[in-house]
Amino acid sequence: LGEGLPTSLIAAASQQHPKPINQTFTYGTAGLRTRADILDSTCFRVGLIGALRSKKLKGKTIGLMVTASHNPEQDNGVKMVDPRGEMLEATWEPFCTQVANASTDEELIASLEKIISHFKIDLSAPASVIVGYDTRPSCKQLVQAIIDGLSALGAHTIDAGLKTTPQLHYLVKCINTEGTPESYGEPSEQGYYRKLAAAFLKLVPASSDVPPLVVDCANGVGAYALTNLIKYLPEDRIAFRPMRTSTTTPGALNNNCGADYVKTNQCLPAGFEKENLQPGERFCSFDGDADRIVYYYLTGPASSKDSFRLLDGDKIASLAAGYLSELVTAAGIELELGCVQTAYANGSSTKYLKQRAPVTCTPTGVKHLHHAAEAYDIGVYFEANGHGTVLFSPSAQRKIKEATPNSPAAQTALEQLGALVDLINQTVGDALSDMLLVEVILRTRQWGPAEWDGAYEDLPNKILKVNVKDRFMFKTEDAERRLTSPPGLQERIDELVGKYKDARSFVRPSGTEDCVRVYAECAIASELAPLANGVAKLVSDYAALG
Ligand code: G16
Repeated sequence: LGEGLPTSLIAAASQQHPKPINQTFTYGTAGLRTRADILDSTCFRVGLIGALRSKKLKGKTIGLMVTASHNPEQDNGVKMVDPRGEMLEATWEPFCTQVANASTDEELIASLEKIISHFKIDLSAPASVIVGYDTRPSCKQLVQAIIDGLSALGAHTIDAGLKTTPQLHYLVKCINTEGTPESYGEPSEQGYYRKLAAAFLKLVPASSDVPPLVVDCANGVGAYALTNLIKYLPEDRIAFRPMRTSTTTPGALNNNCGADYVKTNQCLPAGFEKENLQPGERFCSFDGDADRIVYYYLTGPASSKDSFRLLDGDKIASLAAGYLSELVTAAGIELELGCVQTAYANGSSTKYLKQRAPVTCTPTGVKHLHHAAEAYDIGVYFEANGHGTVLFSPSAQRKIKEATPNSPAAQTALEQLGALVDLINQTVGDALSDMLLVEVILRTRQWGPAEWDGAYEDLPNKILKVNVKDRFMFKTEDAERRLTSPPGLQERIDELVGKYKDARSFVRPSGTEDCVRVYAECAIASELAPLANGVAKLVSDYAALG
């Protein structure tokens, strides 16, 4: 089956993209991600893998997105998108790692041949790959490396240009479903805006006097996408105040702004306090590739840290799950709604959701949550960091379309559910789509952020990054809630956690940054710092022991 691999072409192209010596690459939480200056060979090789993945699927279009999302500007990476718009099938991940780490051309060819024989790939099949990228200065060169890889295997390449990650996922699904009964939409960026805007305008029919939504675009590609989306949404229906839109200022991306900054530091983006922001106004932050969103608001002056209230992914999940459950009941149809979270979900949110719906916990990473959400008729999945969406199973979509309403109220609910199926980007978490979903719910309920926030009170919580020599020595089980390695550390964490009221803490290696993450929560705010710092200290001590 390996026959037919154009080995000399691959070897010649590979010479242009040498692998840096002594660097190891790992397929992590969201693909391959590291410093941009050492990623050229990896991107070339991802091009080769993308072509093989498409050949395996008989020429269905695969997506490759060059982005490092929430990471600092000097990093970059590639997210790989399968034909239905979901993340690359997990069985391919270890093969990607092997290909990325092959240290000679012979090893590279051998690792490709391994993929071909393992997945029984017919090399004569066609290949089609769409490539998108975010605003990072390193993208152009890395896209070229990918294209060189794709060309070496003769893949048809579609240049999607500058896109948000969710837009690329949308395009992949549209291309692969075009002309079929499952058609997901018009395969173009304009088609994406038109689909979202049309659904939003169906759901929010009346003009409104709600103040503009302040949007921190993280100085990333979300700034472009928001500017374009606004053209499709009349200002009297929804108004925006885009901020942090400096996409070409060196070093500005995700710097002191963006969803990750706001969630981790639990504060406004730096400098926002000077922007004449009013208590009760709605603010939200995208991340660098606009696949995450968190909301927040102020209860008093912006200058006071105590005024800040975060409405993170957990709060979005509770808002969406509550609203969708009510619509399903009003529509008079039987659909099971379930929620999916990770260990980072605030204990209060899990308690709140569990009283209303089944809740599943998975390891970090959209790839895990997405598949768990597919088990429900309506699967609401959100990571606390703001990455998430809602999935409607094919049978749920059919029921919503075909149900005969037994009252005018049921008819309205069915129409609203139908519009939500279109409003929500079901391929992956999408900051723009999630933002419109939140805005629909708040308007329908006539809620401001404080009413939304009133559902439950977050336990005080903290996420810390600990830099260690080898993060891979930290191994976990039970959806990352417990450590199995280094030996003895979990017991020490348990001992410490036991000293605090309603406390919980866990430790896991990041799959996107070179660090170990520590999460801690407890009932009493003043006990949070000693708990979180205590666990972080244990991590450093054990890491030093090796
Ligand atoms: C990616 C993943 C998310 C994950 C985040 C952090 O987000 O898509 O699912 O929560 O990384 O992962 P880790 O803790 O392993 O570093 P993004 O927005 O950076 O692509």
